[in-house]
Amino acid sequence: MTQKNCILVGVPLDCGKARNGCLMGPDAYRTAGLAEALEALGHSTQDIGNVAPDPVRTANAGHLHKLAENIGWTSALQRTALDVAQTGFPIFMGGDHALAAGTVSGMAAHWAKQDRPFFVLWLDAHTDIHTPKSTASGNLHGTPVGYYIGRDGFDGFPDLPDAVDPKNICMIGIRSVDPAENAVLQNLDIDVVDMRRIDETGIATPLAAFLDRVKAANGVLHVSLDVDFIDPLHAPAVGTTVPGGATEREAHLVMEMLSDSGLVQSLDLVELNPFLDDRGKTASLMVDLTASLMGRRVFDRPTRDYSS
Ligand code: Z70
Ligand code: MN
Ligand code: MN
Ligand code: MN
Repeated sequence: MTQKNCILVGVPLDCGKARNGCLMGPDAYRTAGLAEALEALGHSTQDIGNVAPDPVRTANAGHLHKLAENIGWTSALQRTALDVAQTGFPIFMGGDHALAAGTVSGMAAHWAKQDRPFFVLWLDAHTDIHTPKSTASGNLHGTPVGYYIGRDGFDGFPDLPDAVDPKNICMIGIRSVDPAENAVLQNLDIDVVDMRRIDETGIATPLAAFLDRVKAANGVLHVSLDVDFIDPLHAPAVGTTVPGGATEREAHLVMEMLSDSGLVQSLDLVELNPFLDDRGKTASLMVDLTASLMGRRVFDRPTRDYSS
């Protein structure tokens, strides 16, 4: 991979669900040596510290957990993403997944200005495609995809500058979908790769097909990596553990294929709750996965063609 100017952005957002601890995520990545790992790969790396949410006075409404705080983070992160994308490769160190409403919409706005088609790879156990109206839990970390594709129901949130086309989204690792989410997914062209499909074809086949589409469109890719994409056996530091996730080896393969593709331009690391970790193993795994994405290899080898 060509050398990048990595910009580490701390996002201690913890308002997307009730269980606290994701606010410690950015410092756990710093402690686990994220910047050092990137520098060892030859990338220049700058940690710009932590972002703060915009102050928002909207009343907290109904069963929605910390609505005002979520709105304030979305506007602040949209601005931050637009800003840092001009000078480098942003790595958003979360923070729970509610942050992706701001980071993904900001990156989409950045690439719309450059007239480049924008694609999202969503690595997660969950589809996070609720709206504030459809969520049963009231946890807004279940809604960022709904926001950045432009679903109705986000009253009080900043206007969406450029919606992401559902056809440009691939979700991999999916194994927990609410009925209201399933219903909306039936009417959208998101490529949802659930664990069954991974078991049937291997994880490389659907990923390679998606990367081919990005490449053919001359597109750019944002990767949003939720800790719970990985099986809790390897990645226990997450509030919502869902058994049956990707193995450590599958996760590394995904990152290596992404690195080979040269298509990735920005990354979210989300849902790490260091309070629940086992001697830092999840934070360290997330750093190692980021290193694989950014070019770390055991051995160099010619790029493989996975398509059938
Ligand atoms: C559920 C909800 C969720 C992440 C859990 C779960 C959402 N669909 N997202 N963990 N990252 O509450 O809406
Ligand atoms: Mn909270
Ligand atoms: Mn998620
Ligand atoms: Mn999840």
